[in-house]
Parts: sequence; structure tokens; C-alpha cells
Amino acid sequence: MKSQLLAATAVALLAFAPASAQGSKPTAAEAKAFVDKAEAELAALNPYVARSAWVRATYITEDTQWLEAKATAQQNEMTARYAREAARFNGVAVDPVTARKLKLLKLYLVSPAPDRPGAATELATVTTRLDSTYSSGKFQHGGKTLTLNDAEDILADSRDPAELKAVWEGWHSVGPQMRADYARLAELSNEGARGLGFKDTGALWRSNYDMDPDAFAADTDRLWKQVEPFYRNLHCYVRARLNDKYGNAVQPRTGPIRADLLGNMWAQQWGNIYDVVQPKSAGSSYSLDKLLVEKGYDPIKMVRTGEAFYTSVGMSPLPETFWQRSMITRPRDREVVCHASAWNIDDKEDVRIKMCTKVNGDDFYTVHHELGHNFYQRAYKDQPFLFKNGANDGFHEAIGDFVGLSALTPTYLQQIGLLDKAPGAEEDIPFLLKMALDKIAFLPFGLMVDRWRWQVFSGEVTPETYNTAWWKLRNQYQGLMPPGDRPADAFDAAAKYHVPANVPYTRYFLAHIYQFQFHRAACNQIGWKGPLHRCSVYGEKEMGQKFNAMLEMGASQPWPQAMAAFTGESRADASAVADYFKPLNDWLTVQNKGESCGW
Ligand code: X8Z
Ligand code: ZN
Repeated sequence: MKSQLLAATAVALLAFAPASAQGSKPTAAEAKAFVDKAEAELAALNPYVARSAWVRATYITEDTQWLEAKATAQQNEMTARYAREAARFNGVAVDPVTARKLKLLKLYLVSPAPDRPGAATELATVTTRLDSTYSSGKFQHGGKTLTLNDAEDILADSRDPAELKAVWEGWHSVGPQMRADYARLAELSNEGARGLGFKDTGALWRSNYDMDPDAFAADTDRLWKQVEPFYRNLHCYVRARLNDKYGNAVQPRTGPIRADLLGNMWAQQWGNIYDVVQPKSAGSSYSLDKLLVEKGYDPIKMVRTGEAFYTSVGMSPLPETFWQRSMITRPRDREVVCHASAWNIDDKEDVRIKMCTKVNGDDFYTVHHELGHNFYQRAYKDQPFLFKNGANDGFHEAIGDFVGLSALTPTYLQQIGLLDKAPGAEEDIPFLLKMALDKIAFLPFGLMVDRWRWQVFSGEVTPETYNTAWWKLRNQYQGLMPPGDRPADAFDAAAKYHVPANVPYTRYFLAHIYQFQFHRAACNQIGWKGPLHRCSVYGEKEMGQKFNAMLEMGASQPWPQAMAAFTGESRADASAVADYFKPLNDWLTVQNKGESCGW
């Protein structure tokens, strides 16, 4: 099977060599033939790569790592070669579909392998090892061996600052052993990106948004400026409540917030400390964590519930194979990658999720998020291979989040019997505060992770300064500090999944803007007249049809066209975030009177 694929590749190269060898300009027909061939070969290889990756991610051993690295190296080598070849058609007047495919071919790889023998294998080996090291990371605490899952539960539930600090530091002790591999990954990836004509890997990543890479960076700045005052308002309010609870010795009332006090290992979503910051006058009358347990939910029922939301808006149920092949809970007897993900193994119907699902509100939400990826994959499955993707990666992340915005409304929770009675307007502020702790707190984190990587890829940050640069950005964007001095060898960025896993992160920042644009547009379509945070699109088939039409486009058009198809808007705009949260932002401003905000 593999040798046939290699033989086919060789034929393809011979077929296209003569044009440039003769020095004559290739024709549009040759460009189209080249793209068709490349696309067919990449499509043929993909199910093999996907299966190798799936098996390694659900059963980490020396052997599965070896197998995955071999498959991804082959894919990287093939794709990078085609991406380099594609440059031959620069300036050829081709049809728009071929032009878009040529462009996507060059942007296909997150980290393209350099063009020399052994480089693709080394890159794949390092990448697989980094992901596996992170995923099997463990540390000792209180006489026990803890996994990241255990540590996350403690960060969410404990209110003992000494324990929080110890567990936070414990998990971050997995970082240093990844420094050498990470530095090598950055080197190889940069060499590969430069071979394709990009300044560095960061420039390659920023080129994925149908605009100039510098314009894209500026656009994320513009969006951040739109939401930054709201984030600072939230930061100020939360810091004051933490100070009320823990006192000056643990959390001063001015300056940055201690990163281990916010209920999440990376302080990226703060909803788990809602109990600490809830308004004295009127708190929330329910906790989704408790409701799920009380109503006897188990992981499968959570996923079934998620699926039912999508089918309620007209999408077809998941195939039987989804239930047979997904990994929904953590297996007891082997190492796996627990970080949640959604897969399409055969680029057709074989969709799956991989999660270590726990029965709590966070995972209830994550189930909806992951299924968003699967329903998107299903919707664009009939597109040509290179268009089987999101309009951009932020779209891919925003689909399930958009559904999640409805799925978390009390109205919906009552419709599906989780809540006996939906609370009235008196719970608007508690509800919005809970949402902001997750959605608004996330924004600066969503931005800073890749700001750090862009600096690493550009060479501005070196392995010696990985950690100081990380905390400089953590301070600048999020207003955070570590719970204590960091050891000289610390590599705290590596304690966040997407860094060792080499998954770009700006996508999540974008998704946190797009999802509110989708939500506002969908609520308009169904004729909703109330406040946006109480709107649920559950059961709205006409809206669902229009939504699915956007999903079916895949990556066939520049993303502004996909966005316009559903929302009528063709640029990212945080005004939908402001609309959704307006009552809360006003309320926070009043609560913060007399505080000296900022850090
Ligand atoms: O990684 C994820 C998803 C898989 S695409 C679970 N998310 C980011 C994270 O966990 O850091 C979703 C929110 C942000
Ligand atoms: Zn996702």
C-alpha cells in the first residue's frame, strides 16, 4: 500500500518536472493537473496517517509512537514537497478553484519539514514525543501520584492556597524535560517554513486567514482593544473578591492575580471559582456540576445530550461507528492523550471524539464543543480534499462554542429536564458573571499563547528566555503572576497542551469572538427579542439549515464569505461580545467603584 503511494508520487514529480526544466512558463492546465494529482495523493494517504495518530493518542507506547512518527513523516514529506512545487505556478493565470488550492497546499502543514534527508522523520519523532511526554506527565503530591486530570480537579475545587500552589507547581514540573525537544521543533519547523518562502513558522501560521500576515496580527490587536476594558473590569472585580477571601498575604488588592487561585491550571477560564466571586445580593440558584450528578448523567448520556442539540436543528444523527469507535472516558490500563479532540478518520463518515469525560459542567460544555468539530467535518465531507477544512481554524473552534452558548442557557437546561424551573431576570447578573468568568477571562490567554510562539519562531525569544518571556506576556495580557518564584529551569509554556502538541492557539481567541457573532445572527434569524444571553436556538430548524449551509462550504471560499453567508457580516467584530455582556459590564463598573483597577 505504502510503496504504491510512493511510486505514484514519483510519477507525479516526473510529470511536472519538464515544464520548469525546459524553462518555459507552465500553463493553467498544467497547474490544475498538478493540484488534482497532489490532492488525490494526499487524500489517499490521509486515512492511514489519521489511524496511526488515533492509535497512538489512545494507546501511547514506544511502538505506537514509532508508527505515528513514520506515517506523519511520510505525509509531511509529501505535502512539503508539493507545497514547494506549487511555487512553480506563481504568476500563472489559473482558475479561482485551482488558485485557492495552490495557496492552501502551501499552508497545509503546521510545521513543514525541511527539504533534506531525515528531516521529516526527525521532526515527526520530536513532535510525537512532545505530545506523549505531556500526556503521560505525572507528579507526586501528598504521597500520591497525580495525573493532569487529578490536578485539574484540585485546582477547580480546593480553596486552600498552600495546596493550590503545591499542585500548580507539581504539574508545571513536567515542563523542563520538554525544552530541548521544543527548541528542536522550532528550529526544524522554521527551516521548513523558510523553504516555502515564509519568514518563519509564525508568519506561516498568520498567513492562514485570507489576508496579509501582518494585517492579520493587527486585526487581532484591534479585536483585543475592543474587549480589553471589559477584561480589566472583570480582573479588577475578581481580584477584589479573592482579596476578600484570602487576605493580603495571599492575594493583594492591587497588582497581578496569583495564577493558581482562579480555578483552572492555566487560569484560562475562571468559572470554577464562581462560588468565591458570586454577588452577595443574588447568587445563582443552581450549579450545573451538581445538576448533572443529581440527574444521574454519565459520560455517554452527556454525549447523547450534545448530539440531540445538533439533531434538533436538523442535522443527521451521528453514525453508529461514532459510538463504537470514540474514546469517551479515560481507560484504566494505558496511557492516552486526555486532552479532548474530535477526529474524522476517513474524511467521510468515520467521525469520533476522544475525551476523558467527567460528569461536570466543564465537560458538558466540552462535549458540545467537540461535537461541533464533528458536525462541521460531516457537513463539508463532499468538498474536494483541500477544502475539507474550516473556513479558518477559528471557525472550526467556534461551531461547538456557538451551540454551547444556547446549551448553557437555563431555558434549555429546563427544556431537557436538567433544571426543574428556569430562574427569572433576577439571575441575569449571576448567569452573565459565570459566563464572563469563562468567556471573557479566556480572551487574553487566547491571544498570549501565540504571541509567545510568534516570538519564539522569530528568534526574539530563545530557550534561555522561554520562561521569562512567557511570564512577561502572562503579566501584560492577563495580569497574572506565578504563585511563587519559578525555578531556573522552568518551562511553563510546555505545561499547556497546545505548546508541546504544536497546535496553533489564536484560533481559540478568534472563536471567542466569532461565536458571539454567530449567536447574535442566529438569535436575530429566529426573531428573538429578549436579551442575547437568554436566547437559545434549540430546535430551530430553519436557522440550522442556514448554519449548515455555511458549514458545507468548508474551506472552499475565503472565510469572510462563509461568515457573510450566515451572519451578513464579513469581518470579525467584538461588538457582539459587548452586546451579550452589556448588563454585566455596567454592573462590574459599579462594583469596582473605589478600587484601583489594573496591575
Ligand atoms: O483545546 C480545546 C478543545 C479542543 S480543540 C478542548 N480548547 C482550548 C483549550 O482547552 O485550551 C477549547 C477551549 C480552549
Ligand atoms: Zn476544539
